[in-house]
Amino acid sequence: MKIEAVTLREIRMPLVHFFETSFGRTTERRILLVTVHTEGVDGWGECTAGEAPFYNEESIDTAREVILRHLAPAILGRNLATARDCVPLLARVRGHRMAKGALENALWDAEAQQRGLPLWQMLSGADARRQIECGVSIGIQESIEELLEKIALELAAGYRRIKVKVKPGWDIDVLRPIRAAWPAIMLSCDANSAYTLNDLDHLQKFDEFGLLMIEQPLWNDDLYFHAALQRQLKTSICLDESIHHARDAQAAAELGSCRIINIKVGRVGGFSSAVAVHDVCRRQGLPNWCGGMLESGLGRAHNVALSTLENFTLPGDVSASKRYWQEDIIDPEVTVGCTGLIDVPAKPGRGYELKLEMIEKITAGKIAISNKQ
Ligand code: OSB
Ligand code: MG
Repeated sequence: MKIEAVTLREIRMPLVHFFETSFGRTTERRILLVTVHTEGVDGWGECTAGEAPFYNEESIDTAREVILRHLAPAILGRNLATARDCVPLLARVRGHRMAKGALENALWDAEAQQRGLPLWQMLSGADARRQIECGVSIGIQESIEELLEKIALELAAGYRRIKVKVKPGWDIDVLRPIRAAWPAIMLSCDANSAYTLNDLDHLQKFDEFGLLMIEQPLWNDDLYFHAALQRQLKTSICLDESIHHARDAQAAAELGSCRIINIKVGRVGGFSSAVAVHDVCRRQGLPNWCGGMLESGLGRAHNVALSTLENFTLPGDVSASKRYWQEDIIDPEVTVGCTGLIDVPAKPGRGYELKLEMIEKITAGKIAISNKQ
């Protein structure tokens, strides 16, 4: 794959419903898409950085700058045998994993097309699952009544696991009525780092709700104190923000920081790293599930492919396009059947076509990067 040019573009997509976490509310997504142009094939990747650096240190603006100045120049003009070969070329840049992931995943997307193989098959091999189990992540609402209504709708649609966002003041008083209404559903919560160890007594009260897990209760950069917390909770901790690469997963396993790990391909820096994190977790007996970052159909299609890996044994946050968008940028859109499953597409490449005309219409800005000499 000779890398001839890279295009960066920002698209704007209003969410069907606002999404609120302990760090804030999102109503419209600004999404950075990366296209790598290589020998007649265009590979596409989505950067999962948010509009502001609240989930992690990156934002769409830092990612655009780092790809433009440092990452794209490191691969332009190169002839890569496989998508994976970009990893050492990008390694000089520290951090900025969502920026790297967008570029690397565009290369995987291109390679899958060139080889005429489904992307999921390139990632998963023979053990790939062909249906993905889906859960939903439901943000903080204006009232508990609205939240209960939303949960009822998602359960009726077939989703297999309900995750609700929590923060101090929106936690046990929210979990209690949910459990009362649905005593047996697979239920979890996500704090996005909203608590500290001073909240230990309070967090122990979560144990009475029989949660599948509590996601990222403490600091986004911590493994050590999560281990101290895990020892004092019955509920399993799932780490999200704290896991950046395979070494973090190994350290979390050895320390006992969590019993479950959520993998987000952007957070860990792209497909190569996501597979490496997955492999560590499988060896360590830590189940995985695929996280979401309010992706457009492109990132969603890539998440479907990643979710086919063997150790993704829990329902993830990869849900239907229509939960987020009036119209998605892929054809077909990602749909979830009434038993809460996504059928993995059999087609080569990412398995979902991009609606290029629509993408052009919602593009707010575009930069083409190529090697001048
Ligand atoms: O912590 O999983 C998270 C969205 C933005 C930032 C962080 C998170 C989330 C979600 C959304 O939970 C999951 C989805 O895409 O539906
Ligand atoms: Mg999370």
